[in-house]
Amino acid sequence: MIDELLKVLKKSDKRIFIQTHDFPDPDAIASAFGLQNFMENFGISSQITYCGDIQREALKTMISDLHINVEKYCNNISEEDLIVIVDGCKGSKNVTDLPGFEIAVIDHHIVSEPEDVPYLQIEESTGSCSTIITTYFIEKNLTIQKDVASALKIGISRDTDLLTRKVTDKDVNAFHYLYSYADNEMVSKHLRNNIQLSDFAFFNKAINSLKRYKNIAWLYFDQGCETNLMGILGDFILSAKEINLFIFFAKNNNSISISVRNENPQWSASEAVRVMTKSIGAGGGHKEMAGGVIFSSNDFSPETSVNRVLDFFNE
Ligand SMILES: [Mn+2]
Repeated sequence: MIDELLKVLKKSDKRIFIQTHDFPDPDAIASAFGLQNFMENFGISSQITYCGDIQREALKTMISDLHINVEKYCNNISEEDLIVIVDGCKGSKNVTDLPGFEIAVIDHHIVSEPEDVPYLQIEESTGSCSTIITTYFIEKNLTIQKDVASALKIGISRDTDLLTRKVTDKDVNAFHYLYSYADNEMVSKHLRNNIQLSDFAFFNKAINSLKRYKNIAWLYFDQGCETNLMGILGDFILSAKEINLFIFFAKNNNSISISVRNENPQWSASEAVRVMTKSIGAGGGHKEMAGGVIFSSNDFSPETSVNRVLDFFNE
């Protein structure tokens, strides 16, 4: 796929944008940065863009420490421009449809393949999108700039929860390749400092209000919670040995954000999200982690949603 894409992009005189999923996470930013740099090796320049916000302080620090040039979308893309989507897919709820033409999608989520995108590389089994991008460098035997390698190594580490979640040979190979090019000390510093003191109140609240039935736990924050922090709290709750599935709801604006973490191989986080959002919302993700939204918070009851999941998994 990538060779044909490079060929087409090289011939084109259109502007190229690399778009991440909305409210990007480290893997999304690292993938975009990696792809941008990979394409530069072939004389193709591009601009990284995203919708939503960069929510986490840790990600802002990563972006500035590694000199990553990202621009929040602000009407600067026209129908004439080309868009490559990374770590997300055209048609997904968390990827805003921008005016340009989506020429390619590089992703590792469970998605339905869009029929109108000419170049697709969707690897549902791969642990991170950064892995797919790193593999491009490996296949071409290219050296990787220190900042780029460091970013990709952070991307793999975050999405695979330090090589403990959804990790494949391909992820480990990519991680190993990056090790020789990255600033490993800096990467470790970033990985160790993922939260900030202002998060502690949310941890406190999560611990104190956790609900549980057998090895399934859930929480509802009716005062809201940033979606990226929901994922971090989810990983924390799931690290309790008694809990295999964690469902997190937060009322954000007038809708309900959902984040699910799962470590039971018989279950699927993305299925759980599908069951809870069917005809009232949207969402998706992986077997191990998924996210979604219920469009209206009116009449929302966490117990009703959790019961749907319990029924679905025959619990
Ligand atoms: Mn990812």
